[in-house]
Amino acid sequence: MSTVNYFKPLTIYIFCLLFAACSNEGKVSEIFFETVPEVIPVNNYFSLIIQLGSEKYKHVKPSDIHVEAIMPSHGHGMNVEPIIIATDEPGRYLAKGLLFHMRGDWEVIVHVNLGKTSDRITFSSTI
Ligand SMILES: [Cu+2]
Repeated sequence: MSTVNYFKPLTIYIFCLLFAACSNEGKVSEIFFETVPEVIPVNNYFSLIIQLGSEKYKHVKPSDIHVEAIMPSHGHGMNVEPIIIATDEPGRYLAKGLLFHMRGDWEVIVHVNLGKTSDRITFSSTI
């Protein structure tokens, strides 16, 4: 069981890198993230560190970022609403208060509102 958990953050990280690598296509633009703790707990709070790595995000405010998580196969989301906090580092934000209240397949979606357009990044996690 612990071996399985050990590899999950690696999977997420690799997924993240893949998304970052796809940024030239324009749909997903240099949004990086990692979970804290690395292994997403069941029925306990965790956070997401979000790094916006492009000039076009320089005017983004915490209120422009929205984070949600859903279980597509169950048709529901989380029972909580994460809050977004700016950090001291430019382009780095903290989404606090995510909670997966059941085991299964989850999808985390980070939306960044840029005014007329918005960017979105999604990653999947099975807990
Ligand atoms: Cu569910």
